[in-house]
Amino acid sequence: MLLVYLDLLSQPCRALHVLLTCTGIPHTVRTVALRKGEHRSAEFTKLNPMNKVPVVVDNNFILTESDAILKYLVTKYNAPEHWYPRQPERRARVDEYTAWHHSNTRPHAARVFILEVLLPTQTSAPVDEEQLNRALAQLDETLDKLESMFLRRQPFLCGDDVSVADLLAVCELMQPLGGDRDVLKDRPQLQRWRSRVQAAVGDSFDRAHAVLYALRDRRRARL
Ligand SMILES: N[C@@H](CCC(=O)N[C@@H](CS)C(=O)NCC(=O)O)C(=O)O
Repeated sequence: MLLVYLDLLSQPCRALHVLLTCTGIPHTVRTVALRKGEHRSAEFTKLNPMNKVPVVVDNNFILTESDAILKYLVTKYNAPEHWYPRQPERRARVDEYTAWHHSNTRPHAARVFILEVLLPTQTSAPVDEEQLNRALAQLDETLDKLESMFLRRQPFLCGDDVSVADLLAVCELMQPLGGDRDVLKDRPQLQRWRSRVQAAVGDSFDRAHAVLYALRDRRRARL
């Protein structure tokens, strides 16, 4: 039995959720509510001493880190090849993006959400505009690279078809939407890519993002 510990407000958890629903890999979700601190419980700490989601438990095999989890599940459950190709060069392209992702797309998009949504909610302090502008400028550099390097000659980040790299990236870039900010608003090339990813994964995209849309809608209702 595959148990999946996640919170859909978390970007890497959504990438995992999309993969699971899209491929139909049988699994059971165990929600770990970050806002309630459930990731710091003794029970969860035994699974992941780093107290982070997602985690999967596949029979007795415990695995953390979304990148490793996505690649493991595609391989173990024989999901369609395009998610994580077997051919060495095509696989290396996916690994190339995912290695880059964790020090670029992820921290830069997440920082915008943290400054605009998370910190003001936790502290009731206003948004620090100076820090936010710096974060947006850093994110802009990452978006430039996504366009000029990864999407230069191909429809998806790592080739002609959707892969786990696209899932990790798109879920990060959606996160600032929780603060009603579409970071791809002025980026037609990246918007087209996002639409291609959405079309490739169907309903699973909106299902994974429902919690984020609700956060955005609550914010709109307050303003
Ligand atoms: N590198 C990890 C990052 C996981 C991560 O940072 N998860 C966040 C949610 S997006 C978390 O669990 N945060 C709780 C905390 O750090 O207290 C992965 O890709 O799985």
